[in-house]
Amino acid sequence: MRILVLNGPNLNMLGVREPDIYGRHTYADLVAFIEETAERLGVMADVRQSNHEGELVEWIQQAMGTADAIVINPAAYTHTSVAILDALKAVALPAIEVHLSDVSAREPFRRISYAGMACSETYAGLGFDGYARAMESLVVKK
Ligand code: CA2
Repeated sequence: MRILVLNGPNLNMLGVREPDIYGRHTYADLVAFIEETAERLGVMADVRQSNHEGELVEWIQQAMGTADAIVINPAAYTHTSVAILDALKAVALPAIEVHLSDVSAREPFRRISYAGMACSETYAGLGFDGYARAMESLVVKK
């Protein structure tokens, strides 16, 4: 099973600022965690991060035929991007949304998730574990 794991804008700043919200681990730590999880589950993970909405849309489109499922943390684009929602709907692959923080307990604008409308599940507020939970769920459903 091939899982495309997409991370949106500013997640490359993990561990650099706002440790009270996002923790002290770096983006490199997150990639290592996802790769270890993939190995444990016996799947392949292609982990990517972009600060550009269009690049994320292109990667979602390219997933058609190259990936079996998508795990996505669209970061701030979660709350703004109909383009990412449309791309997820267009490829119609199993998709799960992840957020490091508990978006429901933060500013009201973070309660809206466009991408989440094309995802079967959301894991939020679990830190890195949310990615593992999402990958485990996709493997069970496969
Ligand atoms: O909790 C999450 O994973 C978010 O997707 C993170 C986004 C935020 O806009 C979403 O509402 C929730 C922000 C990612 C920025 O990450 C940073 C990490 C360290 C320092 C600064 C930003």
